[in-house]
Amino acid sequence: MQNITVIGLGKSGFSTLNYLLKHYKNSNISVIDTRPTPPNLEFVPASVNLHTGSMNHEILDSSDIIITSPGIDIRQLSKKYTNIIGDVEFFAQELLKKDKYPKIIAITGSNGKSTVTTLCTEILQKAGIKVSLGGNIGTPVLDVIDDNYDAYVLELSSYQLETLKSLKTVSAVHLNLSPDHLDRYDDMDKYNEAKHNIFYNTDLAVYNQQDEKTYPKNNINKVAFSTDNAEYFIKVENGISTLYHKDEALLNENEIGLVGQHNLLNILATYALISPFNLNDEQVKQAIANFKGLPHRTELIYENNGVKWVNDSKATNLGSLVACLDGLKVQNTLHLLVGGDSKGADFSELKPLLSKFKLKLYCYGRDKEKLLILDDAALSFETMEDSIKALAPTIEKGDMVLLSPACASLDQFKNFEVRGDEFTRLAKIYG
Ligand code: UMA
Ligand code: ADP
Repeated sequence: MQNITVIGLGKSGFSTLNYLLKHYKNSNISVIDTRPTPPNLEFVPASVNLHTGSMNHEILDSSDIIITSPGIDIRQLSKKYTNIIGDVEFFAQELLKKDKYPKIIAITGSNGKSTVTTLCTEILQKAGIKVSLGGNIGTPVLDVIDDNYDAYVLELSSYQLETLKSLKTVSAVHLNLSPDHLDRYDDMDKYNEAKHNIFYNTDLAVYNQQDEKTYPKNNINKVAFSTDNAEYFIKVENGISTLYHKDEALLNENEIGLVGQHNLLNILATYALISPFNLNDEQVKQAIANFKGLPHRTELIYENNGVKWVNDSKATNLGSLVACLDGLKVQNTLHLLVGGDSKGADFSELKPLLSKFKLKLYCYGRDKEKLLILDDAALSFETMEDSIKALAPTIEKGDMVLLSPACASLDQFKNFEVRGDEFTRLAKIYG
């Protein structure tokens, strides 16, 4: 009998467990979660050997396969256990056993993953293709394996890519690299190394011409996107940005619902990723035109007395705050709320960008000290709510209150969505 161990009882671990209970009925299944009271405990059947509160090497030593969750740092574990894989690698191995292999698009990068993943999925759906999205975006891949999909669009984090070897993709992109997760990786190169696994077994590697860190390392079939000088590029004509593929105009900025230069790049990457599907041009254009973006990404959530309240709670790292500020138009004062868990980042490169604004900077949360140094007049608060209460009496017509924290939310919130919802609630009370 095979011994299979799942590490983690979060979304991925629980999804893996359910898959195993259904498809590996003749195996001994164990689950380890280092947290004393992990989620989903009450749903673990008695037949499963469960250990919580610490790592259990006895169980690991006797395992034939160890399937880990993305949130587990496997640097040490993988030295001892060569049979450790992530849930996405397990998904890929299971797909290989099927009669028909689906067409898969895979997406990574420090920022823009969810936007590109959702956009690709909507385009394929509109074209009538039976497609599912999955991965880091929030739907564990093993939850969507059984449904006989013809295609998948997978958002993959560096964590999920660490052990990935078996996934075959029709196209794969590395969108960009900026500092993130430096509490988990020894340095930026190690972080990027994991991301490059996205190109391991793809028919078309899509990369960002302006970001050398994304260039595919091997001589594979590849295509680049960029503001200029690439196969997919942007041409500014009479002040209007138009997206091009070679000499073919695709669409212009007035025909889309997304804002910001970074989103134009996201759309170019999307065009490259869906190219293997040979879809109808007009249908693709319509799907992109109708896409209004995802919540919590530079989203205008409230406007009162000429003050705009913008929720960019998904800005969980330096690069996403930089993208948000790039080209941002504010008539009067920008009230910027930053803070939370910095994941080991150094924010000093923000200083010149911030100096372009009439700025009031409010720092809160666990790593606020690292942000306070960005502006001599920066204000320090315990929480986001305290910051908002303090700024509310000072706001004037033409101001913008922007939550773009450049940090993870986990020190004070369940996740970035809860942080964004809380910001929206407070905006409506104090704004
Ligand atoms: N944990 C322990 N001990 C354990 C197991 C987990 O302490 O034994 C902790 C982890 O350190 C982490 C938390 O529990 O702090 C959750 O980890 P998990 O691996 O159980 O997470 P899941 O609930 O399975 O969610 C994961 C992804 N989370 C992470 O990678 C941390 C989700 O991405 C993803 O949507 C989900 O799988 C489905 O694929 C979230 C995320 O924050 C959005 N991703 C990071 C990011 O985008 O920056 C990479
Ligand atoms: P991810 O899934 O990689 O976190 P999202 O699409 O959810 O990416 O966007 C996260 C944040 O990054 C948002 O604040 C958004 O404004 C910003 N962003 C989106 N696309 C890009 C990009 N191509 N480059 C830099 N920042 C981006």
